[in-house]
Amino acid sequence: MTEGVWEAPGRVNLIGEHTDYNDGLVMPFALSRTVVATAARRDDGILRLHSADAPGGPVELRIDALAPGRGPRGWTDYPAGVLWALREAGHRVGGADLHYESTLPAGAGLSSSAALEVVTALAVTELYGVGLGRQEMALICRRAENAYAGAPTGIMDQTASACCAEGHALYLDTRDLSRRQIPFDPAAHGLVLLLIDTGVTHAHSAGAYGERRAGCESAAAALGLGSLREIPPEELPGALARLTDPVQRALTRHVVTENGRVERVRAALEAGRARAIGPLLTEGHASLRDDFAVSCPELDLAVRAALAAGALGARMTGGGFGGSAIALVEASARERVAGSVERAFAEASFRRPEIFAAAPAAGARRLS
Ligand code: GAF
Repeated sequence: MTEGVWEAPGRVNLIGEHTDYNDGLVMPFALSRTVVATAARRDDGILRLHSADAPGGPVELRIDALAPGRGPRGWTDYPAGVLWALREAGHRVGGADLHYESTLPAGAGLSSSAALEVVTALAVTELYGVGLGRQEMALICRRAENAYAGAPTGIMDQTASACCAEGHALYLDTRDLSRRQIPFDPAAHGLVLLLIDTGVTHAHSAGAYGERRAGCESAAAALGLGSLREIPPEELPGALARLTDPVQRALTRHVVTENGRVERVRAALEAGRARAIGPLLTEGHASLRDDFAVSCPELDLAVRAALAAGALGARMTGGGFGGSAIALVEASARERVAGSVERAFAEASFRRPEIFAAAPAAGARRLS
């Protein structure tokens, strides 16, 4: 029996990378690619999870036995973690049947895990009549991801999936969780935002992401600060002069300059100057590649080839180590840029990338 159908989108981060666990600024937008959940309550305390994309049949878990590290490791950790985190927070949710179908590639840096968490939280809270605000829901989902699935991520992806609005990017200050919808409609400016999925999969729980996070925390501690957000862009030279470790210096430079880029992108978009964000995207890529060291040859090539073919700006998006890049292009240059990236990948003997236009779509919602 089905009681309802819900969907939650993946996200593209326009700018503000690796800042969300440094109390920093981010600006993602939602994709029209989503995870859809068909759901119904159960009265036997069982959580029954089934994904059209996962091999094997449904997985059944007792909700009162859910505990971090105890379940079968894999995709079911995300929805099971949401049930666990909701119950831990005192919300009265019980068993459920959840069937998922997704148009989001996993491991492409487009937040398929956050979409899976958010659609689960939305479906289960609505089924059980639990009133939960969208930001609170995103926090529950992050707890599922951090504590249950074991990935030490920030709050950006869950907030994007839960709170984005069509035609807008979401400006989020992760220090106080204040947020603002910023109009962003590339088509209205004669532009296209191309998404280039390199097909190289990444895994956040694998060490590199956690190492960057720990490196940022140790840099802040070395400076006697609670987080790198406390360094305003104009105080960066002074902070760098006080750090002796070259890795800490590079991580700090990225985070502080990236927060500055988010502000500049926001200001340009609010002034209706969409083309002006191009160079800021490209600057952000250089900083992630050279200072934060989270790019990879495929992402660098996607950016280089897009720029060489006339893109206004391009950068990797998401956590890095694979996944996707974005390129802002004149609508008239779309085929030329996409073709040039495909040719460059073929010449380098990289897997053929999947390239499509991404327009800011709606956040999570009930479909029926
Ligand atoms: C991943 C994480 F899940 C986010 O929290 C964020 O840190 C991002 O990488 C990098 O900006 O998507």
